[in-house]
Amino acid sequence: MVVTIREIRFQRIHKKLKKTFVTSLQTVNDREAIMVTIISDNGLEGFGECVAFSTPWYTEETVESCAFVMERVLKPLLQGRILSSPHEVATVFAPVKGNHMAKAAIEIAVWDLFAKYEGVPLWQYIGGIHKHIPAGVVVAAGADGLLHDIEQAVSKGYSRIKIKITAESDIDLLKEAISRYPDIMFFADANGGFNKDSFGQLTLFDDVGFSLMEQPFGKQEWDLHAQAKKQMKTPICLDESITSIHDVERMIEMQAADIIVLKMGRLGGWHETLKVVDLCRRNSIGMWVGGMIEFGISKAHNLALASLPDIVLPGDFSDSRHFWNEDVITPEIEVIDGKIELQQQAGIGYSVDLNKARL
Ligand code: OSB
Ligand code: MG
Repeated sequence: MVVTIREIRFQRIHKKLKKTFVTSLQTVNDREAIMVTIISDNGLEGFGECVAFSTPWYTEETVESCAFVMERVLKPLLQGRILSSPHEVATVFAPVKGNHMAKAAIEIAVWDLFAKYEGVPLWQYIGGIHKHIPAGVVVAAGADGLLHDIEQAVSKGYSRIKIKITAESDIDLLKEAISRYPDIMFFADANGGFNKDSFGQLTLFDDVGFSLMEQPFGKQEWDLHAQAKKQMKTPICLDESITSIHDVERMIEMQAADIIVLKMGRLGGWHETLKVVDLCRRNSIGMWVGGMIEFGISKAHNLALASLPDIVLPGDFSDSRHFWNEDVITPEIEVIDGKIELQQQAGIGYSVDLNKARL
């Protein structure tokens, strides 16, 4: 089967978050994104979404840098190509250094297109088996809102709650909150907030009751992560550090963590992500699918990824109405009994209305 890439369209969107998202790195009030539509010779449409933020507070890429690379560099490489597999996009883009989020936005749209050509849901196309994906939500509030936000998340049916932490977090309050909900799985995400000097403070989180500790140190701090893995009983999980399969190889070699967060944008798309999943499976590394305050197109791809047999830990999957008053997909993503049901339609399984992407 061959697919001709006839047209590649980009649309920038900008929306306010329902509620301010506070992390130690940044306060996020609104979200820009670039939506990608790829049209094939027979008129089918594949959808992608660029997950870079407006400024480089989380990763190096930005909406502006991606807009430039996508429009001026990547589009001319792909337009008019005849592809026999979506894996070929990674090769087409290989001459372009870095810029993983720009590449992923376009690459994932091609995967949606191929699944639609085959007439199968994307999750089946990539070999997924789970039809109900466990949901997970992030609590990013400061101490005053913590207990309230946890209570609200539990009442909405979430059984995995991720709490943003810093070296200054109130350990007793966290212990108290977590002990109230013995059936809920709690993750901690430090977003690289610890360093050599605060290593001792990190070890105090070992008795709080977290199922894992996400990215305690900076993205290049392999030694510190290996040290933490050795000294702590809480499994160490890497997020920011994982930008390619080479990072995962290094992590395994250095025994720097037990679990990784998969973010397709940061890895450059489906091709690299599927290689990483395979490597982790062979090395018994745990995996879950992370989020970056995304819209429905990106979430739909993430949900397909989470259906793979080796992904069992619950990811950053909240419903569309958690961040947005209105999402760009129909139906919107809905959490029912703590789970999100995958769609049976071909490709990402949702219809896209970019007119809904107003502020
Ligand atoms: O570190 O996982 C992160 C949001 C923006 C940038 C980085 C992160 C996050 C989150 C939110 O934790 C996850 C979500 O979208 O549900
Ligand atoms: Mg994280």
